[in-house]
Amino acid sequence: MPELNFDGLVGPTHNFAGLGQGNLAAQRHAGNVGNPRSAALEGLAKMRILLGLGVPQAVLPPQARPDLIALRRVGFSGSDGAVLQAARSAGLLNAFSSASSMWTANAATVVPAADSHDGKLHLVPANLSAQSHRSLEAPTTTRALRAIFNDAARFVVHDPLPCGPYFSDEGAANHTRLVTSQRTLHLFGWGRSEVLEVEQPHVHRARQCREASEAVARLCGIRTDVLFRQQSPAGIDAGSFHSDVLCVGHRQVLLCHELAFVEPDALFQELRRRLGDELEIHAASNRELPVGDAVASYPFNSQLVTTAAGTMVIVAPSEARDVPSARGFLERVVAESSHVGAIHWASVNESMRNGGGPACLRLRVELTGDDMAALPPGVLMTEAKLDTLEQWVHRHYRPELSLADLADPALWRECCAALDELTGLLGLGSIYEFQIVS
Ligand code: SUG
Repeated sequence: MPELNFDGLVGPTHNFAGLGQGNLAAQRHAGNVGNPRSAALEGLAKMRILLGLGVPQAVLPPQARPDLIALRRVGFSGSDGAVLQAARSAGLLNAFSSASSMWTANAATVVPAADSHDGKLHLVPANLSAQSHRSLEAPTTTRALRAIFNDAARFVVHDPLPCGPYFSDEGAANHTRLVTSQRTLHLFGWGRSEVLEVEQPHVHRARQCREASEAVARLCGIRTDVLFRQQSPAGIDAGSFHSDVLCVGHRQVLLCHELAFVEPDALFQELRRRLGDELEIHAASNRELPVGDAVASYPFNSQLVTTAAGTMVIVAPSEARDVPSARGFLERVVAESSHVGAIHWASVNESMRNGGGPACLRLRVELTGDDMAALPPGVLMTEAKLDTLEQWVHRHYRPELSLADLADPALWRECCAALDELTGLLGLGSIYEFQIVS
């Protein structure tokens, strides 16, 4: 079954506010001046690499920020400029202005039709309730997914889980689907539990709740193997706020750092027992690849994809090329693997400085050819559509954005104009509140 990557188009307010909890890159770059135009163009260039490899590519639209509608909902009033200034004085403007929906690995968890009890593709939009700036994404993400996966005979887009400590859900960034001819297994990583007594990280609060992962698996009616595994508290403290910071899997290949999950040897043994000898595990010890290097350069946040030619390639962040231990690990994978044939380096530096590598920027959706034909054609990328989106970015995006600029009412107007045009280009109808309300 082909895997369609839905990349998040970077929004016009891409900035560095240091909001990512447990996210060392975001914290390190807080206050930097962002370049929304470059960030969006880097994302489109990465999509071009994937298309060039023959991997089908789609996009999810960005969200409207600063979220003036949500700011009014929490009591700010007056002109747009007055709302923005008041929110800024209250210390809330940054949280309502993030372009964080670009990281679509956090948009939803996806279970393909082949693995679900009713033979439909299931998507559970993530509530992202661990962080205020990201929790704003869920309603629009749900509307966008429903506009795209709108054939009820094939697709189910659930409501996000209820918010609150039990069900804190960060989506596919904590979910890995592994497949051999013997079996299919869904591995859910979680960081904390409201029910079980488990060791917790000391420095950073874990985001994904075990109860949320279980609820997602239940809702999707997974009929294949499922494994819930705790993220290593030491790994979270070292900056692995999602399990995809230290682990990536695709089909029968898994790349995993020893600090991704608790008791990695027992996990690998269990995976081999269930999935059989075809499963290829490339484990990195902390000695081979110090976790600090892995978190700084994100070799595990690579995309592992099957090309049109049928071989696998790694699409890795260029930062990993420049860190010898990270590059050495990826080169060892290529040398030893029976499936992975090459590494392609992608530059997504603006996103990386907020803690999002190539894999954070995409949501994988496994679809049959017929399912793909049921999607709105506008979201499926071709070289020509990427050209059109590049021109759209050049027309609407600023080359510089500081935190002070977020209070500029012109930015909101620019953002709405850009997104209004975009929904037309993608053929999505009205998915934004500003389109529905006004
Ligand atoms: O949730 N960064 C995101 C990065 C998400 C990366 N996703 C995956 N690993 N799949 C986060 O921490 C920073 C935004 C800011 O600080 O303005 C941020 O939200």
